[in-house]
Amino acid sequence: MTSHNNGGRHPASASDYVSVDELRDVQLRRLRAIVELAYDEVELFRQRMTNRGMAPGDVRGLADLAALPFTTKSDLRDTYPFGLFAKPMSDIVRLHASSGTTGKPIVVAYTQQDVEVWSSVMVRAFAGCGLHAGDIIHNAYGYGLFTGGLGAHYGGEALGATVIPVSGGNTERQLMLLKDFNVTAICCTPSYFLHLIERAGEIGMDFKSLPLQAGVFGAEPWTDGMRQYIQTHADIRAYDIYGLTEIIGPGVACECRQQTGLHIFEDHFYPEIIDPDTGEVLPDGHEGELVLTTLSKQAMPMIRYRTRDITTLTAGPCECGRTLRRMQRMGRRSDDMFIIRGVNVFPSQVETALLTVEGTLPHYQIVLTRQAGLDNIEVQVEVTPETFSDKVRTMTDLHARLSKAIEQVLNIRAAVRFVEPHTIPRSEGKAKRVVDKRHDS
Ligand code: DLL
Repeated sequence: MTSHNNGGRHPASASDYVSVDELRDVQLRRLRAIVELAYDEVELFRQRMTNRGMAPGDVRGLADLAALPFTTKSDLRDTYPFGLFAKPMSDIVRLHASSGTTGKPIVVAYTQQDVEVWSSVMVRAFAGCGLHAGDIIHNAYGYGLFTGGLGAHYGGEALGATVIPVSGGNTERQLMLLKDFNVTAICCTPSYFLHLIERAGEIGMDFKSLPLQAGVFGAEPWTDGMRQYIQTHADIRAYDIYGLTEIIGPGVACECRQQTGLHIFEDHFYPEIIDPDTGEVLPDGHEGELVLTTLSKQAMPMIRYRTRDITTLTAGPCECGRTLRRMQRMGRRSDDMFIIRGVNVFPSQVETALLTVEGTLPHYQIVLTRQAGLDNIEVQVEVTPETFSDKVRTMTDLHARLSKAIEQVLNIRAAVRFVEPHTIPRSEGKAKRVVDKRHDS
């Protein structure tokens, strides 16, 4: 078993600790090169620059980035499949795609160098969570067009760890492997990890006695309450990792052992926070939409990509010594927001309320309906088997506490419905938290 104390800095993490001045120099040099590449090779970008009367030479400082046009998900859809590639197919070694919710997928490309950069940021992410050579990593992110599986796989190997490419599915077999292979670290979505803990309990397996010490969880929003739940019920440290297909996949940002925000590997992904309504750049410390520019990506550079993810950047020093800016955990995505009776609601708010109330399980779903023109919100929550078989009085009391907690967080009343354990579908990947039936006729 390996110990997850700091164990020294991984050589690949040197860029995490450079001085801020040095970092800004690297960023500017790379930004100028990437803008030139995009301008020369990507028609859409060249046209947009020309429309603004701009040429690559106008980017003289990092502040000039704010004058460049944004790129959005529809740009990727409109140029499907290969319209934003900056290199010929002969230089491209890998494609990934994201299914999205509607229409065509978006397609992204990598050169050999891009794949190597991706591995290097994943090594830095894992090393930041205290993982190192000698760890046995169970990788339950899906393998395939989704970036989670292969991204974590290559990163784990480059770290020097042993990677088990389990992918999704067959939960009981996963539990067997976790135990028999003496797994020390796991990668999967937080919701799937909850499912693993739950199934272990059902088959009488003592999860806490496993050598597992750390989990690197991401691909979907999860709250700090959920982290506490996982850390307590599995006796591991749970770290948050963030990324998106359009930028590279997992490894854009990751927590360190301090768990006080995710360090952005900003020598490769330059972050800005903007006001989502006006597009204006906001200073560090203000909440807004995260916009990312890839500083080194060759096959498909992304200039000012609007992620739709809402967060805040922190510039101050971190106790871990990294100079990279941190982003607050991504609790919200503007696309996930729904409006109910005029109030903006994010699923993570429901999760926060839920996890403050003892006796419920963190398996929930939000169901929206419309009756006679009026929107209704129902929060379906599983309760522990003990609670379910308890006296009516306990249930009524729990119901009241949960309704109140939800009302306090959301500022509206929601109907709360307790359901038996296992009623809410479990996911192998990203959990579906909201079922919107308002437009069903
Ligand atoms: O989910 C890449 C990934 C794989 C990240 C494995 C982490 C671990 P997409 O499928 O393109 O890529 O989805 C990207 O998922 O814009 C966020 O809205 C959300 N997301 C990803 N990580 C987190 C996280 C992968 N840690 C979209 N917290 C992003 C909250 C996250 N949301």
